[in-house]
Amino acid sequence: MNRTDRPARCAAVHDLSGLGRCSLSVILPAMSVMGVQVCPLPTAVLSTHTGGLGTPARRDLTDYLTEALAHYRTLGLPMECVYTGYLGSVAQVALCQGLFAEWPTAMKVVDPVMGDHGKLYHGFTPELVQGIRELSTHADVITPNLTEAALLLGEEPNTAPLSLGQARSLLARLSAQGPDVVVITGAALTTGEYANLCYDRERGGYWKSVSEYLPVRYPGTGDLFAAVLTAGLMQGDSPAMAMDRATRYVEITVKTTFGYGADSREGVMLERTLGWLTQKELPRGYRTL
Ligand code: PXL
Repeated sequence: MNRTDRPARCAAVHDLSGLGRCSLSVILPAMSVMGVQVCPLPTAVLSTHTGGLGTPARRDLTDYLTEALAHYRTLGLPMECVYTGYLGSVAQVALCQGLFAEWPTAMKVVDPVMGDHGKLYHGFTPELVQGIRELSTHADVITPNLTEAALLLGEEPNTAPLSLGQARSLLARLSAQGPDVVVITGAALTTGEYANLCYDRERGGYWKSVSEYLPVRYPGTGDLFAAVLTAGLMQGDSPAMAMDRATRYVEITVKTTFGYGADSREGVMLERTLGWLTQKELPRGYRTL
């Protein structure tokens, strides 16, 4: 089938965690409901995420990924997007470069999953951080949080609220490393707002989507955000619209979960909110930054 007869296809290179609603467990339903075919390339299988549910059972799938890539090479099937997230080793970073080379016209989205709140996630070595930095320079779109943005720039993570000048400078410096679209998640601004930020180099636009701030953190919200953003871009959203769609969806889903008083370690209750993603109303809550 050619592109006009089938849904756009996205190779998603992330882990599969059994409990805790993160990575492929949330990416697959969110992108599917938005009309994108997701082809999962699991980097590892874990019983849970690594954020507070004890030590997960874990199998690394680097060997599997190598074989899967070789198989896809023989098939020669087109892919409209390659989207990478939680990577476990430098070898897996190299495999992602292999996927980028296999589908050179695909939109390359790198969610540089490395850490949050000023700290690296468990198991992220300096070599792996360097590998993810290098991978990000080849991306069309990156979606770091503030900690990851600092790591990509080789700077110390700064948790103080950002002035508009600082926010713009951060976005521009990240884009100067390669990506056309930079989206920074979860930034506190000196205006008192809590927002996601976007730089769209092609159109020269700086944007923000402001969110209600709730005093709770759930794992997997960054994955959900990047998945909705990616599917929006694949379906023709501008970067500002795609960011706003993802912001609104994560905000609704976090608030829903908060309202149930659910254990935050189990992630967000997207089962309650996935239907929102089928609505056709255009997101327009973004503002210039
Ligand atoms: O949501 C990011 C993420 C993805 N995958 C695994 C994780 C985390 C964050 O804790 O542990 C396995």
